[in-house]
Amino acid sequence: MGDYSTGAGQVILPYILGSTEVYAQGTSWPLILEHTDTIIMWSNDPYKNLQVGWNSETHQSFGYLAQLKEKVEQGKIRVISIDPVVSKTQKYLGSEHQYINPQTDVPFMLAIAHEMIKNNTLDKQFIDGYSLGFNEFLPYVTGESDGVAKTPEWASEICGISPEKIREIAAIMTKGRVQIMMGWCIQRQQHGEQPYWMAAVLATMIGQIGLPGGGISYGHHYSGIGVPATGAAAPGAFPRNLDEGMVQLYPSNDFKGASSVIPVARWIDSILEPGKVIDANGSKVKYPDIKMMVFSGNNPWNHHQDRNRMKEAFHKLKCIVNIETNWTAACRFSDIVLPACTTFERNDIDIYGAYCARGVLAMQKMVEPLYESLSDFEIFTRFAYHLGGRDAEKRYTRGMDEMAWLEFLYNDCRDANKAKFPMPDFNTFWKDGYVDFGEGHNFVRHAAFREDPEINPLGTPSGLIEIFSRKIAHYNYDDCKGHPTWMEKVERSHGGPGSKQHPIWLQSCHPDKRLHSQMCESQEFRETYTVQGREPCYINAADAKKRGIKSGDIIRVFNDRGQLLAGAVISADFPEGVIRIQEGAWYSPVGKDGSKQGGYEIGALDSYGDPNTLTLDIGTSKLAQACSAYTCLVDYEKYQGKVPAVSGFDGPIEIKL
Ligand SMILES: Nc1nc2c(c(=O)[nH]1)N[C@H]1C(S)=C(S)[C@@H](COP(=O)(O)OP(=O)(O)OC[C@H]3O[C@@H](n4cnc5c(=O)[nH]c(N)nc54)[C@H](O)[C@@H]3O)O[C@H]1N2
Ligand SMILES: Nc1nc2c(c(=O)[nH]1)N[C@H]1C(S)=C(S)[C@@H](COP(=O)(O)OP(=O)(O)OC[C@H]3O[C@@H](n4cnc5c(=O)[nH]c(N)nc54)[C@H](O)[C@@H]3O)O[C@H]1N2
Ligand SMILES: [Mo]
Repeated sequence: MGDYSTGAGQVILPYILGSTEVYAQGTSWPLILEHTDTIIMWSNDPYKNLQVGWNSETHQSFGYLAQLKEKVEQGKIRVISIDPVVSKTQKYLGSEHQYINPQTDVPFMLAIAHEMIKNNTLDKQFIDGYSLGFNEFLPYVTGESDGVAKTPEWASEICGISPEKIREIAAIMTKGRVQIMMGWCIQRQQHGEQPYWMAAVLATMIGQIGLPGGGISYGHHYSGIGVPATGAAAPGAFPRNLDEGMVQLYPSNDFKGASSVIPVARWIDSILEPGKVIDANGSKVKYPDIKMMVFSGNNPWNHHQDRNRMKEAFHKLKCIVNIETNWTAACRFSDIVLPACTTFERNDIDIYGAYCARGVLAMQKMVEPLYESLSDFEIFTRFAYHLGGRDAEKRYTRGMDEMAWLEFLYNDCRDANKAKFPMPDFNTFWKDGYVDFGEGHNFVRHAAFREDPEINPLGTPSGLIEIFSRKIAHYNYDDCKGHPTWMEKVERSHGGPGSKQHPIWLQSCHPDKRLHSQMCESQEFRETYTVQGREPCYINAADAKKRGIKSGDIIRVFNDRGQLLAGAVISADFPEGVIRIQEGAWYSPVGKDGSKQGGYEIGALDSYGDPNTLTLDIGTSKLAQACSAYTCLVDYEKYQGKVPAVSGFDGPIEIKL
């Protein structure tokens, strides 16, 4: 259950705001451009991350960002980015940057709350009318409950922002119309639930939730959220329900006495410790004994943390199957690789403009599947046949081929849109190539709730914003309490735990020039950003000087979990103690002798620069048990050894029998 993107956010926010929020439509950009005085981009880089989306993009967001840039230049909207790193968005907008020590947003937020309470700049009426539990939270901020007042002076020591600056930002956030825009990176760390909860509390104290251009959003950097939407229905996917007569083998979350559903980022734990019982979101999960895995349309040797721990787990698996379009690292760690064809080699339909539902696209096959590749549909159809003969195959396909399915899904969508968006018959659509639903309409997030919280309650237990959650408090977790709390991390730079041994925070944020590991395969494209053929590692000048490193050097980045080679790029965007290697760099381990075969050993050196060689594989907390990739300390040095060739990109090794 869950995902790596918003694993902590999507579990905590339903308790606080009544929906996952991360995947919800946000207030429309035209309204933000009209009404907002200050935008706080918190851990957020939309100009980089809106390049790709869940579906085919319209990229209308970039038009709105261009208008925002104009408003910033004219001094009409102030944009403040709170981030350890100067982002691409901030450079594009020419907006302000507030540096913060990594993983310390909660102390900063608590100090802002402290200021608002002290100066009485909080919206008491909104807090009383729309939220629950402020009085349980208040003694924590003042220090009455734990003896620590969350003052700017207290927070400053942890987050690295001066008390004066904290006061200044608290004042800015309580003047005029303020839209807080949270990115997702900040919740991919230990206790990643907390900054999301605390940001919702700040927005509640400011009192603008539900107003055009005010309040908080958790998705304006993703899939065109905020582009006015048409409201048209999109074509569905394969129905997930079982056909009549099919037997559900393991009903009610029971897989041979263990859980049949586990938090997604905990699958390596499950392989390593079958039978172990963990807490997750108020219930218990018992890890199943996983013996075989089938991967399709994802790259586990990209997305999961701690490669050496993964090797341990993979040694235990009896059979690994990978269905892929590219010869990725995951293929090298599989027993059987089934070549899938690309979207260019099959027919499909998609919407364009994910959240704005702008139209439907016919994705026509351009060439027949190359070599021995097959479409995923064909591969799974054959699985069904091999598992249960023609009968099982027919139950899987329901007697429909690729085109019959597309027509079925299209007609479903056409029926749903009959009243408001008339669509042509399937054959006309397929010939024309698309159906356009036209321009969308403006929307204000949480407006209905603001208008009448009794008629339009939130989906929380109380129907109100929960500053204190009785439900979470009852779980009695030590790492996720009844209200937002600052908790120290197991690894934290800038004076935190582990920083004496490994003083540098590694951030592995989403790549500017890839979608995760996709497109890393292209040598021609890779050469536009690599350094001596390695993935770039962005570093600070003073840190580099201390280590005798200059741009273009090959460096070894390491901690107790692993080691990799990368190419140094000194950049003024990175403060001392912070480096970035973007996720999605293809894992390319080599042995001590530089050989590819030696790369299967635990502890092998990664010759290209996959940051998940170094990241930590723990759950965010007992609540979400999500990915904590950004709780990660490392050190680095100039690489002095013999530089091995990059091992990850040249396909399988052929063994002659
Ligand atoms: N350190 C660190 N780790 C992270 C993150 C991070 O920020 N830092 N981010 C996390 C997040 S948010 C995400 S979403 C994940 C992403 O992790 P993944 O989703 O695993 O990443 P992709 O590289 O997009 O993997 C998709 C794979 O599908 C293959 N593919 C493409 N088309 C087809 C097709 O038609 N059929 C089949 N069968 N295969 C196809 C591609 O070749 C590719 O290998 O990574 C997570 N991991
Ligand atoms: N080009 C491109 N776009 C993408 C993707 C891609 O792979 N490539 N992936 C898509 C997917 S699947 C997802 S999930 C989203 C990811 O969306 P996000 O997770 O929001 O994106 P990131 O770029 O990883 O991180 C955003 C910012 O968070 C900052 N940050 C990191 N840690 C902290 C912290 O402790 N405090 C603060 N204040 N800031 C911090 C980083 O410096 C970075 O500028 O992007 C989507 N868009
Ligand atoms: Mo993601």
